[in-house]
Parts: sequence; structure tokens; C-alpha cells
Amino acid sequence: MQKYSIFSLIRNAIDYHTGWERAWRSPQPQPEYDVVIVGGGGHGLAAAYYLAKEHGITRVAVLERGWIGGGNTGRNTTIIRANYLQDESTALYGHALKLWDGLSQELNYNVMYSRRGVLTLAHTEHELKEFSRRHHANRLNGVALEFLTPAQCQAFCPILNISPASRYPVLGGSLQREAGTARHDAVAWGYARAADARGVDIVQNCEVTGFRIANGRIEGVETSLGYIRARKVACVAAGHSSVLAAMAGLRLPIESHPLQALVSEPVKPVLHTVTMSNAVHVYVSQSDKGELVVGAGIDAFNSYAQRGALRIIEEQAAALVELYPIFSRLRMMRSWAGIVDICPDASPLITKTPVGGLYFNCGWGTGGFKATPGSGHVFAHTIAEDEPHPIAAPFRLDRFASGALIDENLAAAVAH
Ligand code: FAD
Ligand code: PYC
Repeated sequence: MQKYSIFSLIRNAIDYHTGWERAWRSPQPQPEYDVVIVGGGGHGLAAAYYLAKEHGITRVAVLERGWIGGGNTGRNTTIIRANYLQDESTALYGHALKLWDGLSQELNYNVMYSRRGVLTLAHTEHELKEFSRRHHANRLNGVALEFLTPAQCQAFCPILNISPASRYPVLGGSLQREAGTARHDAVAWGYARAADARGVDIVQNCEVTGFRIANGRIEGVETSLGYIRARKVACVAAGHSSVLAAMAGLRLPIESHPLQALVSEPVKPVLHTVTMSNAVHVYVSQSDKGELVVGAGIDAFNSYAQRGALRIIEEQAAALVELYPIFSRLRMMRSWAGIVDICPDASPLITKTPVGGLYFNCGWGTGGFKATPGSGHVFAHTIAEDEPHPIAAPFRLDRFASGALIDENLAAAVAH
């Protein structure tokens, strides 16, 4: 651990940090690995970390075509919650929530996990009924949700507009107090540093361009840095999963859409929680820097370009002002998009494939950040054992043949 004094801070400020220790190595890829992970987002890096830590598999490379965390991990609005409807999902997202709790200590890296609560608002009778159903289902699975009246919503979040005269008045709220946010980049960096320390090679600017498959088994990957042999290959490429699947001759039940978000200029702390609204259609939290972090739904068209239409962000800005008139003069600083991969049942794929030794973790759509530690943990087990972790088993690809779908379209709806 490097020691910092006032002199070293000044030296680092004028020499552009050239003396700083690297948090992880920057190795050239080796000719062969036990496991190659394609995609250096949070899920891929977490899977690499748990492969090394829990399964003793350290001949692992994470190949990232850009920079780690530069995909959806670094583009998302960082909302963490576990209030899904189906038992299978509650188990998966609940597993992740438990891991979030000790993650900074586990990685010895502050991921700024903040249990600030997520308050989902109802504006229609239908939403109230859906809340009631979901609260009962969640309670059976040990997930604590509280129903709040409009006045209680405002007491919890004083700047919220609950006027009955508004276009869609607030009729109630569903609060998960243990839900919250984390710093997205820090999650990627924390897992990267911890995986690197256990011997995992993290190779950035290395794009996977093809697979070598013989006799129904994976043999290696073609990359922009040359061919790499691998006993197992695990693809964790979010919006680009179908592109990779096609390289292996597979077709996934996935559509790829842009999802946009925007941040405001920083202001003093005014919003201490996360609020989400389906009907008015916006979600918002305030970052530790003071910026409002705002998002809503996907652009309807399919695309791999990481940008979307102006109409979508205009609508979410209008929705924000409807719920929070106090923000009407706030300036928006930046907007961006990430490409999300959506399965028809709005649930992910954590799965083996018909190609031996080839695995996919994808289809998290608009909601995978919250799952990062749990997803990496159960995926590492699936790769190491060549058998799904019990929590991951329902999320196999063959559910689209068997019909055992896990319909989460309602719980995921705010962003879908
Ligand atoms: P990524 O972080 O996208 O990583 C995949 C990586 O694979 C990328 O870095 C990419 O460059 C790389 N890659 C792709 N192809 C190749 C290749 N051929 N070779 C090598 N590398 C390749 N989820 C929530 O839970 N809460 C939220 O509030 C939330 N908000 C969101 C807001 C926005 C605007 C967006 C876009 C998404 C949001 N999500 C949210 C979803 C969440 O961001 C994703 O589900 C999650 O981050 C996916 O993580 P990942 O590691 O699988 O993917
Ligand atoms: O899944 O909670 C979520 C979410 C919020 C914003 C985007 N996705």
C-alpha cells in the first residue's frame, strides 16, 4: 500500500499521477487459459473473481474490447433493489443484495453501496393492485416491502409532488428500505483489482471476433490480439450477446435496445432516496457528487449504437418536473445510452449452451447492475462445475423450449 503525504499529493498533481501504483496489471494475453471470459463489465469481472476465489481457478482471462466498465456497467443509473415478483427472481436478486452488503469489505474497495431505500410510486388503481400482489409474494420470500400512503410518501421524500391536481396524482408507494445505489465504476474497479490480485489476466482493447469449435466443443477464441486457446469460454457481453452467439452458430431469444440516462448539474443534497414511477415514467436519485441521475424507458427500436432519440430524454425531463417541480430550473449536463439485451420474459440467461464449454450470462435488460455480485457468484459456479448453481438453474436457455418462463415484465417495467 502506497503512503500519501501532502508532498506526494503535490508531486502526483504535477506529474499526472505517473508514480501511482496500478490497481491491476495490463498483461499481454497468454496462448492458453482454463477459462476465457468475454466482456469486462461488472458481471464478467465478478465471475472471474469468484472463479479464482471460490473455485481455485486462476488461469482465467477477462477479454474486454474497450475499457473495463465502459459498457452498461459504467452507464447505468445504479439502482439496486430485490422486489421482483417470481420466487426464482427473488432468490437471485436477494442473493445479490446479501453480497452487496459486505462487498466493500470483501473487495477491500469502497463500492459506495448506499442503502437509501427505493420508493416506487403508484398512480393508478391497477398499480395499487399490482403492489398488493407483489408485496404478498415478496413477504412470502422474506423481502421486506412497506406500503406508504401519499402523505407517507411525502413525509419520506418531502420534495415529492403529491398534489391531487397533478396529471397522475400519487396514490401510494412501495418502499424497500434495504434497497439503494452503489458507485458503478467502483464495482468494476473493485472486482478488477481483487481478481487481478488472485492471478486473473484482465486484457483491455482485446475484441473477440470468433470462436473455434470442434466436435461440438469450444477450443478457443479469435481476438484482435490473436488466437487464444481455452477449455471454457464464458460470454458476458450484455447488449452484444446475440452478436457473440451468432459467431458460435447460436440464436438467443434476445432483442437489443438503447436505454438512455442523463445527469444534471450538481446541487446540494435534496433527494436522499431513489424514486421510480411507471405511469409518469421516470426514476431519479442524487449522486454523492450532487448530480441528479435520471432515466426512464428504452428506445423502441433495435440498435447497437450507444445513443438514442431526443424525444425519450425530453419526456423523462418533463416527467421529472411533474413529480418534482423543485427541479424545473435545473440544467441537464450530459446524456448517454447503453445497449440492453432483453429476453421476452424480462429475466436473464445464466446458462450452458449446446456447445460444450461455452456459457452465456446475458439478458439482464435494463436491470442487471443490481445483480452484479450475485450474477458473478452463481455464474462462476456454473462455469466451474459445468452445472448450474441452484439459484441459476431456472435461468437456463432451455426455458424458452420448455415454457418455464420467469415473467418479470411488471417488476422490470419502469425501464422496459
Ligand atoms: P457490460 O457492463 O455492458 O459489460 C459487457 C462488456 O462486454 C462491455 O464492456 C463490452 O465492451 C464487452 N464486449 C462486448 N462485445 C465484446 C467482444 N466481442 N469482445 C470483447 N468484449 C466485448 N440495472 C440496474 O440494476 N439498475 C439500474 O438503475 C440500471 N440502470 C440502467 C441505465 C442505463 C442507461 C443502462 C444502459 C442500463 C441500466 N441497467 C440498470 C442495466 C445494467 O447496466 C446492466 O444490466 C449491467 O450493467 C450489465 O452488466 P454486464 O457486466 O453484463 O455488461
Ligand atoms: O431495474 O431497477 C431497475 C432499473 C432502474 C433503472 C433502470 N433499471
